[in-house]
Amino acid sequence: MIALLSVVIPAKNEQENIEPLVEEIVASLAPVCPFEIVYVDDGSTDNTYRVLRELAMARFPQVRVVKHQYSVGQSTAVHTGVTHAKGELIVTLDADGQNDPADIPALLEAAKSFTPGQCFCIGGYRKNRKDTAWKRFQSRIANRIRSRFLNDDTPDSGCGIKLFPRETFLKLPYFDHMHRFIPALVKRSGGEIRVVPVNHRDRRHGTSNYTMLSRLWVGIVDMFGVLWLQKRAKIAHVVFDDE
Ligand SMILES: Nc1nc2c(ncn2[C@@H]2O[C@H](COP(=O)(O)OP(=O)(O)O)[C@@H](O)[C@H]2O)c(=O)[nH]1
Ligand SMILES: [Mg+2]
Repeated sequence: MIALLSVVIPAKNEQENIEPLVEEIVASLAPVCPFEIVYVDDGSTDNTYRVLRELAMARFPQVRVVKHQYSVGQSTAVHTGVTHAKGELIVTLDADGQNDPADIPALLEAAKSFTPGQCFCIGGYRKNRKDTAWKRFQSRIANRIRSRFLNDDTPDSGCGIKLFPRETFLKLPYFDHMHRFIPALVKRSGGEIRVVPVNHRDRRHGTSNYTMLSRLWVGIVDMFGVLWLQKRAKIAHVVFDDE
């Protein structure tokens, strides 16, 4: 039985998407396990922070809000959220409603095959993506190249819904944009990767925070960076001698 699950959500300018997502998370998790929802408002310029504070005070005490004064990006927001989380297991979700909280119990079920203290990551796999044909095409090519280069056992590294132990994440090398490489980095630490098919939905409100070119360029640079990190990885198997 899990003592506490922390749902970590990076959010930038997502004011209209917050309340419906929180309602769904609570409906999905209330019957399953104790949980908290850690939102990280990444320097939003809309009312994301105010909506979150009001929701936490008026309706959902499970919601905790951390705020970055200025926007520093999705990876850093995830990192801040995990750092502030109190649960031993973390599940991440996008704030725009594209990930479905109803998938979280399936990820928790997959986590049962690991023993406490094990290093692992369970990644969602968006089989039926609700993105434009052009975005799906880019993503298919990027995933194919990345998985061939990095051998990271995942067909959908950029999927926002993932589950991992807090300890596993905090030991990973940290850099901006690392959130797209979590399975490769977990495997590099000696961890195991499992993949669970998940639902994917249209963005409820607002627009994507990324452009094709920004994602493509950092994706290429970071892939070589992660490849280098893999080449330099060493895992020590410590032997205790009682004599
Ligand atoms: N904290 C933070 N979150 C971001 C940033 N950019 C995107 N996000 C969040 O990351 C998730 C995915 O981003 P989104 O804009 O939907 O991108 P897409 O669906 O991959 O095109 C959403 O929850 C966003 O609110 C950012 O700069 N900072
Ligand atoms: Mg999105």
